[in-house]
Order: sequence, then structure tokens, then C-alpha cells
Amino acid sequence: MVRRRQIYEGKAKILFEGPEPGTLVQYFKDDATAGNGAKSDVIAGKGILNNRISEYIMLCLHEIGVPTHFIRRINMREQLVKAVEIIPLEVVIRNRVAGSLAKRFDLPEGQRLPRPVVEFYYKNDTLGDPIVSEDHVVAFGWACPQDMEDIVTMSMRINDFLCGLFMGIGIQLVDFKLEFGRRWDGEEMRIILADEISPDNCRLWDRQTQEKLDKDRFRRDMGHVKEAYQEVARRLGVLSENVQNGSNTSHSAVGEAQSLETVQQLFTPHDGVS
Ligand code: ADP
Ligand code: AIR
Ligand code: ASP
Repeated sequence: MVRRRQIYEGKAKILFEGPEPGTLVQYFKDDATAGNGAKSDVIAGKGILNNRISEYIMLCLHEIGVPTHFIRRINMREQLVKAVEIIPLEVVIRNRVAGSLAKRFDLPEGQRLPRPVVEFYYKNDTLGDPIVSEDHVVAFGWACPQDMEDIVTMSMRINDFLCGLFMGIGIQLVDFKLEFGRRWDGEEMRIILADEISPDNCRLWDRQTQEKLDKDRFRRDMGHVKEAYQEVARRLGVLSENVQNGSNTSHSAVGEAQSLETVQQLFTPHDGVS
């Protein structure tokens, strides 16, 4: 087992130095937080599910020509990614009213927006990630107008693709958050998609029942958080064989959750990293 230098520990993930220059290992924890850490808990198995779900989505996006940081999954909790200089923005794309948008304009959650809405939040926990305009972004030097055009174009493309992907598995993509970063190839700079795409940063509602299948279950104390994430992974077809069928003969969500806990205990940071 090789121990690598830890670069950063965030609320949901840890970044380690990668095996080659310009790479990082992204380790998915089971920690869940809301309100920038005001509320926190551990959801056993969440990291494994998010690692898988994000891998699948990043690979699909690569297929349609969206540049991403994803290189390959290393093990149950880790993936190898290209190191980027993160643009300190949370880019939120909304198809329906929910969450902070519902609060800000006192609108009912679920209302369809006539066109997708893109918002930018300054990524700063101390300030509570305040919403910012493109003018703030440019004036404060976080990104230039060309960067912003690239970010919006990529975000809309990702939204179009993901809406279709989730529609195909009976899920409405209500909204989601993206992060982008800069990557240099000699003199040339390219903006690529970074971080993760998972139920931690998407609102996913069952199309038929409107059941929430995302982190709002944790934020709003609704329970069955892990089961909801598992349902997303199951519908995407990324729940591994041992998790779906394993030693556990029960195919209920709870049965799967239990076998998942067993599986995840086998993995610690860096198992399998060569
Ligand atoms: P937070 O920092 O908000 O607590 P996480 O726990 O998810 O969030 O930590 C992951 C951190 O790694 C985030 O700050 C994110 O911006 C950063 N990050 C994601 N992908 C990359 C990458 N390819 N290169 C460098 N940093 C990245
Ligand atoms: N998000 C924003 N900051 C962190 C995250 N995960 C995501 C939420 C939601 C979308 O961005 O998961 O999908 C909009 O969040 P809100 O709270 O602004 O309505
Ligand atoms: N990502 C933020 C946190 O972990 C906000 C959220 O997801 O609700 O606290």
C-alpha cells in the first residue's frame, strides 16, 4: 500500500497527490454536510456511490466531447483526476424552481422554468457562498469574459445531456452544481469540468412520484439518504454486482444498504493505489 501526500481535505472529499505530475487522487468520504458544515453526519457507503455515479457521468460527458478532469477510477472510493486550478465558482443550472431559488423569490418548488437558469456563487465557506453576477466574477479577476462564455456553453451542454440521461431512467433533473478549473498545456489554457456530479450536488426527483433522490433528504431530515443514492446508482446501472446481489439475498433497498456497508468497510484511503 502506497501512502500519498494529502493536499486538501474538504467536506465530502480528500485530495491526495497523484502518481504522476499534474494528477490528483480524489477520495470520496461518507461525510455529509449542509449549510457549509453547520449540519453534519456520516452516511455509510455514500462515498462509494458518489465515486461510481460521478465516474459514470464524467465518462458519458467525455463521450459527447465535454472536457473533464476524470482519468480513471482507482478503487471503490478513489479516482485519478487531472489537477486543475479551480475557478472559485459554484455554477448552478436550474430547470425547475427549488431550494434557494424558491426561497429567494417565494416560489413553489417544482415549478418548471421557461428556460434553464444559470447562476454563479462565489465558492467561499466563510461568506456562505454568496450569489454573484458575471460582472463580479470578471471585476474580481476570478475569470475573464471568454472563460465565462466557455463555462456557460459547457454548462448548458451538460444540462441538455443530463436532462436526457436522467429522463431515460425516470428522473427529473431539477438543478445541479458544477465546478470548473484551468488546465495548462504548454502556453495553452483550457477550462475543464472538475469536482463531481452526484446526488450530493444535483436535485433528482422521481418523475412519477416526485420522490427526492438526492442530498435534500439529508438537508431536510427526510431519512433514507443512502437508499435514495443507491436507487440513482441502480437506475444508472452502476451498482456493482457484489453490492446488488452479494452475500445478501434480499433485494430490498435496506438489504442492499447493509451489504454496501460490509463492502465499504473493506476499503480505506489508498487501498489499491499503486
Ligand atoms: P469542499 O471543498 O467544498 O468542502 P469537497 O469536500 O468536495 O468540497 O472537496 C473537494 C475539493 O476539491 C473542492 O474544493 C473542489 O473545488 C476541489 N477539486 C475538485 N476537482 C479538482 C481538481 N481536478 N483539481 C483540483 N481541485 C479539485
Ligand atoms: N449545490 C450548491 N452548493 C452545493 C451544492 N451541492 C447544489 C445543490 C442543488 C443546486 O446546487 O445540491 O442541486 C442548487 O442549490 P440551492 O441550495 O442554491 O438551491
Ligand atoms: N455543499 C454545502 C455543504 O456541504 C452546501 C450543501 O450541499 O447544502 O454544506
